[in-house]
Amino acid sequence: QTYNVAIVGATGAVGQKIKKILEDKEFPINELKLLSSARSAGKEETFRGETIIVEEAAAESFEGVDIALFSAGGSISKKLAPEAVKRGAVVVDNTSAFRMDKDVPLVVPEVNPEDIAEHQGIIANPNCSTIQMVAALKPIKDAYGINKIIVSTYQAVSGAGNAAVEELYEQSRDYLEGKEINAEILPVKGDKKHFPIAFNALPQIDVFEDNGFTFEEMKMINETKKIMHDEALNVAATCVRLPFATSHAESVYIELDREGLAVKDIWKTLEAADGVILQDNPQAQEYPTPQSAQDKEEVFVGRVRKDLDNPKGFHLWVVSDNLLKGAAWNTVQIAQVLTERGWLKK
Ligand code: 11C
Repeated sequence: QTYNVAIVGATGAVGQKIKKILEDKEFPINELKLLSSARSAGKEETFRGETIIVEEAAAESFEGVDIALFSAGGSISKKLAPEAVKRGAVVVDNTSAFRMDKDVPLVVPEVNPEDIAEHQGIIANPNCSTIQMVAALKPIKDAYGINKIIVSTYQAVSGAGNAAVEELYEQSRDYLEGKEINAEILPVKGDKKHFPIAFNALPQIDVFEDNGFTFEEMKMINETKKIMHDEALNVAATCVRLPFATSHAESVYIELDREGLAVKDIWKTLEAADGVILQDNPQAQEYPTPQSAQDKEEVFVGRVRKDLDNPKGFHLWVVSDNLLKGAAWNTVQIAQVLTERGWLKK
């Protein structure tokens, strides 16, 4: 069986990756529609050796579409995802528009694939920094129980879009040439102030909430509880933007439900985990970095240490490509589960 698939936001960084993965993985596609804003409509793209003209996304674009993969920003998803569903498509949405809705499963296929079966037409792809953390922690939680997570992130600039990556490169050049640095995008495009990201670290990703946490931090907190089906889980996050283009890294502290476990128990669990690769050998200086994880599908874990004071505490270093497992690959994986398990019907 083959399916009619649409990519909304097809010319964006994630949309382009989705198209490539659909091709590389030989996703069973009958017809692929590439949809975008009016600005990018008319562009020519290639898929499986054929030229496809990008069309402006509109409600009618979804007639006859079985699966619509949205990655064009929250406001487009809010406007067009319900239109796609009305026309019989199942939507996998890569924005925060519907993630916390009760009727919308929030899914990392290695963690909670069975939630997909409950969909009412829309399935949400979690935030990139959440995806890689829960992929690494769920097997540990299943094996030993986790009651507390404290995470600090080291996030790539591409999470804020291609224009932010350009800003990083331009600022870096200007800085090295001794010129004045121009900051217009980061930390948050629409916020009041902007700061240089080149040779800097910005402890603000997305806007501040009234509780002092940023929206990115609240996404990590709320989405983790939803995906893990554990509202009692304690989660705290500090999200920081660093000056590199790709892959998010995370320093994660966890408190297990029980004592008496050793690093090798965590290693064993991670070695057996789907989609996770353990790279942990301090003697040989082996650990993942944003560069080593770039262009890879998996979530990489290293620097596993037992806490020196809390007998239930462990520390981990978790790295993954934010545009692949954090976005495009997780989205396609959800589509694969939908088709392979026969869960497309609502
Ligand atoms: C960032 N995590 O790095 C964000 C990007 O909710 O899907 C992903 C935003 C989202 O800025």
